[in-house]
Amino acid sequence: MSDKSYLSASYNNILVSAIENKNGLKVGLIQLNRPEALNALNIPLMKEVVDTMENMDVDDEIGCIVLTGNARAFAAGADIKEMADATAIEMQLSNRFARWDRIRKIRKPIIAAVSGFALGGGCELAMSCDMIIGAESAKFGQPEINLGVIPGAGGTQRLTKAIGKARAMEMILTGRMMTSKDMYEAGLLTRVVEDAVYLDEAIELAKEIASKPNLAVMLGKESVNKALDLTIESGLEYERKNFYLLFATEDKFEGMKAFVEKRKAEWKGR
Ligand code: DAK
Repeated sequence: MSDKSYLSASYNNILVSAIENKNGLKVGLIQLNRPEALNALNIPLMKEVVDTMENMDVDDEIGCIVLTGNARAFAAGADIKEMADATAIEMQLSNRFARWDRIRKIRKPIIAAVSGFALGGGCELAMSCDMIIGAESAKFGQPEINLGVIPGAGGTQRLTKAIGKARAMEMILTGRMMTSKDMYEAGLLTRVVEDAVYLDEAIELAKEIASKPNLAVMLGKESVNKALDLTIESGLEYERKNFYLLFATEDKFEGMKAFVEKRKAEWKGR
């Protein structure tokens, strides 16, 4: 049994819960909760988010994570007020954004449920997740150019890989906001849904994933992510190793036996 105390702990900038899933593991829900600042991502908030993701990652009752904001904003970026006086030397020495890099190490899938503004670091935070469900009226953008800087948490890299150079260049050099529909058509979003149901849809998708054998889910996520970094040759080798590795799990034997016996598999997560 993993430590569940993080679920009942109190937080200043986020809300945390675990949603029951009658068909499988629970869904961990993290809601950004600084509405007065459009969920601007200050250091205390990011500490709470990343620590909670890491707690959920090792919680054996959680199968998938949903990260969301509120109807008006997923997040309007890193906290500009917190950065306004910072110098290059101070940024380099304090490495105050280092925590962001830890999101990439989370092994369970994370779904961003986005409504309202997803700007700057908010867009980058959504892109650090594995899938994005967007409300119809959500707005995505990298407006850092209007502050005299460029994206610093993966915007130039992840956005370009997701939507291609032509459109990424336009977004990053103009700071213009794009709709969910634009972003879906460009390949950044998994789905665009009506405003009223963006969170429900994300939770439903997370429940479906959390009902699958979780070791296969983790290695599936890891292998897909490798496709973005590796050559096709190395990526295929990586996939093959993970495929073989899953033949060491009890769930592989159960899954294939259940198919042959024409019954529903009972996953053990082993
Ligand atoms: N930071 C701080 N406060 C913010 C904020 C932000 N990013 N965005 C909004 N707010 C605050 C506003 O200051 C205002 O507070 P009060 O004045 O009421 O105290 C409140 O939220 C409501 O905002 P508005 O009054 O401006 O609301 P509007 O509806 O008129 O406008 C807006 C909404 C989203 C268009 C506007 O607020 C806006 O343009 N916000 C800034 C968007 C932006 O430029 N975002 C990019 C920030 S730079 C890194 C990690 C991350 C980053 C970099 C590096 N590493 C890992 C190295 C990220 C950088 C960024 O995100």
